[in-house]
Amino acid sequence: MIIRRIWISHLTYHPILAYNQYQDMSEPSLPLQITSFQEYQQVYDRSIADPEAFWAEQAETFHWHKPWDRVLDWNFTDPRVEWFQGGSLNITENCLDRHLTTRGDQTAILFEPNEPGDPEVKLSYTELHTAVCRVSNALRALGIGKGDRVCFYMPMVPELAVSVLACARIGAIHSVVFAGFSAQALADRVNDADCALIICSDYNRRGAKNIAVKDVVDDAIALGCPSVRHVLVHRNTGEAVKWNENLDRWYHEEVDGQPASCAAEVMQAEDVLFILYTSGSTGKPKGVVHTCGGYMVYTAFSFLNVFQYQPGDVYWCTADIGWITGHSYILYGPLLCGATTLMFEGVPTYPDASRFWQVCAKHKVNQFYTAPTAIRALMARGNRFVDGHDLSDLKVIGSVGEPINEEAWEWYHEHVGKGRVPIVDTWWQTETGGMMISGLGGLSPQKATFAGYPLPGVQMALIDKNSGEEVSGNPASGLLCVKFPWPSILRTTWGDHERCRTTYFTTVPGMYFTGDGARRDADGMYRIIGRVDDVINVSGHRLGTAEVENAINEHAQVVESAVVGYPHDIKGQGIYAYVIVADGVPAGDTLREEIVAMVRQEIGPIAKPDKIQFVDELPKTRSGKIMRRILRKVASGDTGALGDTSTLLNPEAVESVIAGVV
Ligand code: 6R9
Repeated sequence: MIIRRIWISHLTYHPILAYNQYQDMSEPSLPLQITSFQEYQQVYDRSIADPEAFWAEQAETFHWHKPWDRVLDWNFTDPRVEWFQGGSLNITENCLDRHLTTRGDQTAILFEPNEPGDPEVKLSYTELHTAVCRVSNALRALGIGKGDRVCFYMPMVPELAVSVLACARIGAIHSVVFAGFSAQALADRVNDADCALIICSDYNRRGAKNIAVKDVVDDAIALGCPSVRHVLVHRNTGEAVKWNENLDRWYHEEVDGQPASCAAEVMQAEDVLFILYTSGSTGKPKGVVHTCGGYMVYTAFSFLNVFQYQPGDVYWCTADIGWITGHSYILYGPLLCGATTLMFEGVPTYPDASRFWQVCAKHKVNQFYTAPTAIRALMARGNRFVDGHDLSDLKVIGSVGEPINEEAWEWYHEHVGKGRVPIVDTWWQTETGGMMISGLGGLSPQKATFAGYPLPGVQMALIDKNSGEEVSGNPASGLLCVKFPWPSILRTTWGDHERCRTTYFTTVPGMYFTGDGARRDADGMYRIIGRVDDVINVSGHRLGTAEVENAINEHAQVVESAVVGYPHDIKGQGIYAYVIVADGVPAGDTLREEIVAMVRQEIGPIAKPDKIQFVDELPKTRSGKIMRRILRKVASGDTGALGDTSTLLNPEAVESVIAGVV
């Protein structure tokens, strides 16, 4: 090996030599890839009997600067979870550098642009490495270093992937904000984490729309973001943007001309890798914190096993990098495993509802991963858009983000999988970092609407809501909890550890509570019922009802509001808002439009109510709590069985709410 290294360095410039001449450049090893259901059962048992040995074995397959002293140190009371304590690494060396000698020329990121006619972009592992190094150097030149927070507000373009990895390379903490959130929501997130830098694009193409991304960032800055030292603007469409001389810098001017190598920051396993904001049942969104070592090990292990990825396969996850699915299964998981990961700028219905299938056929996609809301939307457009496309390369198709209903599952199976391709229904969360319950593509038994069995190392439990006791045996149902840490569990919520404790670790003492309810069938397969808290899942996007109410209440004429989810054919859940307006204010469509505009301004279009019902009063308990249970039933059209309403402070409110249903 050493001889080859010296030989290469004399002949050509080789980027990996620049940072660490002791890097082992033999074929990178990968975590264990299970090959049968029987093996899964054996591995699962082993992983539970001795989790530390199991995860140490997986972790050893990565490149560490220093091995760990202790595999796991934890309690779910504080809570405190530390994996691979004392170990040091950089996740981007594992995503990039260690692949260079074996697959330097292989495509790492395959970019499919919004316009079908525009050229695709292929970045090989070598090119991606170089690009990441240049941006890393540019970030350092802008004064960004280890521990600084960098906020992203960008479309799905390669520069987003490259720059996120560049943060990880220099130890800066990335906080990607989905580029559909409003200026207010962006400012809230920037300020919560005191971000030093925002990286954005000028414009964002999405289908036929052209969204002025930089304008939103300007508006966020105008709202007050005192920690922001610079805004780095990527020229995407090239149209004119307003320019703030004090803050704004062009991405290409900062990045071009930077050296093509960059020493990676050596990170402790438990140093923060990123923050990702997600909605909860109360208050403002919280910044879920993931750390370097455990997240790396778990995303790679789960990617490899659930998708049964083989060298040379083309893998496509249609999520946006603004969500956890994009972090773990567009970027980190696939790149850690040396995969070719497809990144798509557009939307499923542009130019028409066959776009996904055209892209699958064009790039001979082998693994395809999308959300039920997309499946339902495409299903509604008709089979002619999917039938007839060559989907013969598909080996595994996946679903994530919300429960998949039977009809959508069957359609996916029949029309996309042609009855032949296994479906993996993957249950997990921003907080879990990686997939927790899922079939392993082609190995596990599958059953429509069931996510299946937990991944190795994942110890699920169902808890009886009333007794707080674990329900053992099958079938069973209850609150879905996890009993033991897995490597990519959230470590804290940014700046507020107490919130992490109360949200996840107090409902069921000693366990991580997911917020979901679930049941197990006689064979022990899990089916997720949905959220049991005040979180709604709209088109796979998590929103807190309180968050939407706060936005509605910002309207000057609104006195009070209550928001609930209701079943929606395409979105899974729609948003139903009950609104009380001030005396004498005409409640009609104009006010409805103003309320919708207010929500768009405060959160973004994903949170706008589908239905608004003006009411005189809201049914409340004697202690003044809104009876959401009743409002949910009314919004769902299920007014036959409202249960006992006699304990209400104002039972007559129920009648008037029912009478005014929209
Ligand atoms: C990865 C992701 C998490 C919530 C989760 C649950 C719902 C996700 C699911 C699913 C049923 C699945 N959810 N996957 N429900 N079946 N396969 O979506 O993370 O945005 O944090 O949402 O989504 O309710 O608690 P996140």
